[in-house]
Order: sequence, then structure tokens, then C-alpha cells
Amino acid sequence: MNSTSPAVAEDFQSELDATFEVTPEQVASYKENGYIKLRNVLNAEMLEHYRKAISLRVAELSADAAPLDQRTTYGKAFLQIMNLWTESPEVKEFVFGKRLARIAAALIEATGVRIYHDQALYKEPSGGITPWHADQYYWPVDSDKTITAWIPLQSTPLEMGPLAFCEKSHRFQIGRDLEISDESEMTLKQALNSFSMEESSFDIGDVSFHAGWTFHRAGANSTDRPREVMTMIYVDEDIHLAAPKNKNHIMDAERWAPGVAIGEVLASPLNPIIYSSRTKS
Ligand SMILES: O=C(O)CCC(=O)C(=O)O
Repeated sequence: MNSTSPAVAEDFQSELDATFEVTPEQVASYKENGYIKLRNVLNAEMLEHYRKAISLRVAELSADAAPLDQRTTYGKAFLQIMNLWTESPEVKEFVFGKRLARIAAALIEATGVRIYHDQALYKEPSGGITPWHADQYYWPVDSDKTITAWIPLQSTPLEMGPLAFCEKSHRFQIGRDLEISDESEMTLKQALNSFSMEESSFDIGDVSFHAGWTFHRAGANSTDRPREVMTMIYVDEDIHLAAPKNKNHIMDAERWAPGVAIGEVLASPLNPIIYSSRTKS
């Protein structure tokens, strides 16, 4: 369901793969703070094109979602639709773009990255807060070379609940065992009290990258428009599956790295390398 001409679609494809120069200062800032917000990474027209494709699949796949007031705090935070790249060839083009993957590899100082999984995170009008948490609590991997690209598909003012980060919190050990919940929000709000929090609006084209252990949250969406966001979780191309330490690790391994044995490189058919400096392109 797309009226984009083949020539324009080809332009989008080459923009998705085009190089974005990451400076040594940006790498240093990411290492220091555990996240970075980069401006003007993606073109607005291209984002609008892929927003339509992503939103279509989100609407189809979330048609049976319960009303907001019947959901948990986690459920109220967003509609969460995972691995859309397996559902739509257009979304696959977006998720497999080398531009963001190359930035991710540069920031985590890896030779290349695989996709762990993607997820659309649509905070509905009147959707609630995203509680404080660190993503890597969920991931059964043996390295912290993991990173999420958070890509708003529209400009995202404070009232819509842009992603907010606790600076330098990727080195903080407390709270790493907490699932996304009212408890994680309450415990981490107190525990992270003495750290600086970065919460600011995103313009269209801005993309943030955060480390697996960086604590982050988002405010509620008090507008009457959905906050439409696509995310890609990348991992070092050489990362291994680790022995599970919690029930989520067992579920994640089965779902996102099927067939991979503990100790093996995370190279299931669901984890292709998206960018690697070891291969030409
Ligand atoms: O979009 C949100 O509200 C939360 C996003 C998040 O937790 C993530 O991308 O890791």
C-alpha cells in the first residue's frame, strides 16, 4: 500500500545506507554518559514514508489490545510490537539500513553489529509513563556491547514522552535486577536521585542511542496524538549467548535467538549482521 515511485524508493534506500560520520568526541561522550542524542540523522520525508509502513503493521498487530485503563503500568506505557522486519518488506528495508547500524558499531566500538530485535513503541494518546529500567536485564548475552537506536517518527515534544536518560548510569549496579514495573520506577527514582537526568524534545530526524545498562524512562503522552517510535537493538557481531540468569533470559533466548546454544555466537537467522567493517560495502 505505497504510492512512492521506484526512483524515490531507491533514494530512500541509499539514504538508509549512507554514512553518518561519528566523531571521536561523540564516541567519548557516549562512553562517558551511556547514551547520545544525534541531530539530523534521518531525512523527514524518508521517515514519513517508513512511518506509514510501520504504523500500518502496528495497527494490524495491536487491534486486540485491551483498553488503556485495563492494562498494567508497563502495558499503559506503549503498544510494543516486536520484530516487524519479519512482517513487512518495507519495514525490513528500514531496519536493515546500514546508516544507523554503522553509527551503533562506532559507538560501541565493535567491528560490526547484528540485530537482536526491533520494536515499535507507540505511546498512545493518554498513554502512561515508561518506568525507569535498564534493557539489558532482559538480554541473555555475554557482553555489554549492546545498544538501542530510538527513532521518533514525528517530532516529539516533552508532552508526548520523549526518551529520558540517567547520565553515566550504565556503570550503576543497583537496580539491574528489576523488570519494567511500578517497583522499578519507584526504586530507581530514589536510587538515581543524585545523577543528572537528560530529558528533552526530539526533532524529526534526531535519533538517540543508549547502552544496554543505561537507565532510562519516558513521561506520559498527554497529547491527543500517538507518540510513534521505532527502535532497533543492535549487539556486537561477535556477542555470545550467555547462560540464563532470570526467566526473561530464557524467554528472550528462545524468541530472539532460536537454536543458538549457550556460548555460541548469536547468529540465528533472526540475528543477521546489519553492518560489519569486515565485509565490503
Ligand atoms: O519508548 C519508550 O517509552 C521506552 C523505550 C525504551 O525503553 C527502549 O527503547 O529501550
